[in-house]
Amino acid sequence: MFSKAIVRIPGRNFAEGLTTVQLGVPLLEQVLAQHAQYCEALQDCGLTVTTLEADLDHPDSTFVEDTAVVTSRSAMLTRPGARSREGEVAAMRPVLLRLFPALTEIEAPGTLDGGDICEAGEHFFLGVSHRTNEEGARQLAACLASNGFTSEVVNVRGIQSILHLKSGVSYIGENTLVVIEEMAGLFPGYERIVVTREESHAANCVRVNDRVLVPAGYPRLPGELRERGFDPLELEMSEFQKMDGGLSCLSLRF
Ligand code: CIR
Repeated sequence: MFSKAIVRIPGRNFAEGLTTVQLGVPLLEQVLAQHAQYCEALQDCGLTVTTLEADLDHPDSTFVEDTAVVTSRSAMLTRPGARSREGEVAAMRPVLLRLFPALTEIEAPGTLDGGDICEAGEHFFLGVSHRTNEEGARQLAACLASNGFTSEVVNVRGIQSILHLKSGVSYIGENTLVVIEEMAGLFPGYERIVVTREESHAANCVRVNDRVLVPAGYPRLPGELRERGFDPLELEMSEFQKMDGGLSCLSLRF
């Protein structure tokens, strides 16, 4: 169960962040409205939400998930793989230090984005991507091991359609993964809900206590989740998708 989340309000220069997709320019009013609905959903799921001010020096800083890996027993600051995002970590450090005095940090030459880290109970999948390198994954694996967690590396560099590991796979509890077709074979031993290519955005979903937050507009996934006994909560994410972001990226949950 999670009890807390950290989010950061999108800045008015949100549209100046990084993106690889051509879905148009995000509309600020909608960005802020969707973000507010997201925060409300976290609260409805029982979380106390800490909301950080917009950081105009870092247009991607609303994607707080990339700045840290927080588990039930530890927290580690990352070292984001995109140069324009490196400074986001400094702003997260004091916030997490208050909660996790034993906070550790990925060090150079390691790079790691939180979006590449998929927690599945006591086990973690560590995505090696164009943002997270082997050294970053190695450092995080050591930190996780010292806290009693197991982990394995999943190399996603060859999968063109995703930015981070969690753009293509999410763990939703009950030994179940939601996963894109290209990655469906990578996780033997798990129940898998495979999303079609047309609905691949929906693979980035988040289990928050009794609910599974899913992006609105992909009707097959909520149906399948309900059939399997999950309780989906659909949220409009169109403006964040324009900047390569999904539901998980917008918060740190613990
Ligand atoms: C970036 O390219 O870094 C941002 N525009 C999107 C980051 C999305 N984060 C995530 O999936 N964890």
